[in-house]
Amino acid sequence: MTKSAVIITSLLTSCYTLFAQPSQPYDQQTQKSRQIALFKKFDTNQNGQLTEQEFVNAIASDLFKKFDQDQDGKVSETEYHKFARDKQRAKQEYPKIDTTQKGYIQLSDVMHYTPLINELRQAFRKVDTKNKGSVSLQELSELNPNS
Ligand SMILES: [Ca+2]
Ligand SMILES: [Ca+2]
Repeated sequence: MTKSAVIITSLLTSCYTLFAQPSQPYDQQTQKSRQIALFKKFDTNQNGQLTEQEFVNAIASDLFKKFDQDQDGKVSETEYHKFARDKQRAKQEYPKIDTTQKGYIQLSDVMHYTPLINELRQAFRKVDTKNKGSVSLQELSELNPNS
């Protein structure tokens, strides 16, 4: 599994954890409000449907913010390597993201990094079980993280 796959898997696990039926220490009320808050954050045009594009954008920018530790809107090479779990792979991957060799990554670089975007699209298709290109909060709430 690639490094980005590891990160996405862990992000998705937290999405699943949030959206799936409560099996954690949260009480139902907390669980429900966390689900709604996350969904609203992802559903940028607030139409009650989370599209593939909204999902991809939300996860990619979330990921970007995690890397950007000093929050200057750029992920420096240092920040990138600090956050990356697999240092060896990160070294090979970095030049593929920072294609213009700026020495830092912008969110737009992430959005153009096809392997990552494709992984996110695939991840979305797993939650979009009806293949509509979008999912509602109701549908996400009914997901079983173990299926
Ligand atoms: Ca939407
Ligand atoms: Ca930074």
